[in-house]
Amino acid sequence: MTLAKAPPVAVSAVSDRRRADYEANGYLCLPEFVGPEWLAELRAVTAEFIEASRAETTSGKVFDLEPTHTADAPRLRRLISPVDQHPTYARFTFEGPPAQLASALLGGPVRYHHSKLNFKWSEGGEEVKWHQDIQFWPHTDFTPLTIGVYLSDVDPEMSPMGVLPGSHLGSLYDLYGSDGNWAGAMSDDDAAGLDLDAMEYLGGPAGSVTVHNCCMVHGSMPNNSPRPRPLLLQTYSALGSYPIANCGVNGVTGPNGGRICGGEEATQKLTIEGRAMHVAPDWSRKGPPTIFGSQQKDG
Ligand SMILES: O=C(O)CCC(=O)C(=O)O
Repeated sequence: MTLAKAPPVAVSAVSDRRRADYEANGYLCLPEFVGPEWLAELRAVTAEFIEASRAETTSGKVFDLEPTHTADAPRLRRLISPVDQHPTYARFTFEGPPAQLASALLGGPVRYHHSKLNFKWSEGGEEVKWHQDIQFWPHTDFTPLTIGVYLSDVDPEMSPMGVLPGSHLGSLYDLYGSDGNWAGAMSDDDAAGLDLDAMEYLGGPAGSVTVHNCCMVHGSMPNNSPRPRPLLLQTYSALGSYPIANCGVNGVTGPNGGRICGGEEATQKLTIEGRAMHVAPDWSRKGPPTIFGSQQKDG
């Protein structure tokens, strides 16, 4: 997918006070941050995908469908990796308001990791149990953050995403079940210890944006309202933060995983245990040279 050169970072996308709020609390909710033109484009493309889902009977590489999904009454859980499905999503995520916001919060160009569109369909769209993200895709630091954009107005009845302020600085929970298998959610015992009264539920008019840090405890209830709750999510990290291979979904985030937004090529500087190094370029797309080729300058 060819995109124009990344626009420069608009640090003004967020005020100093908001940046400080994000760092202290681990989340932000920005009402109507995405304007009507982008929203109209995103909704039109999303409507096309919902229409296309009618031809599908089971979940696959594009759609995660609820078991009761039918051609007559689509019920989507998720559009998988929207940036790889349509150029509108790609332009939005790599150049649009979320990329600008991520760059402003992280202080420079950012590294895209993955994207998804959670539908939380009407009349029972499924719950997302309390969890943190970083265990799903560990990185070399804790800068990764996820920016969500509500494509519809979301009121409290529609199960907006809930976050526990400040929890990004606390425990990293075990997301395995008591049977030893990956559960992707906190255990009932750990969840019982959460201060549910302190949860903040982040709703708002269409175009409102949520930001949560990768260590934030978050989730959402089933959507029993008559209205779906589409939330387009995209994850970025600081430029010097790298996904750790062979853990979780790292390595299966699609051909755009690792793309730099808001600037030029990565400088590939990495710090581990306080020791900085200038690491080799990312050869995941064009294949690596051998040490002989590099040293003899084969090109
Ligand atoms: O859709 C939501 O409410 C939460 C999304 C989420 O946490 C996830 O998909 O990992």
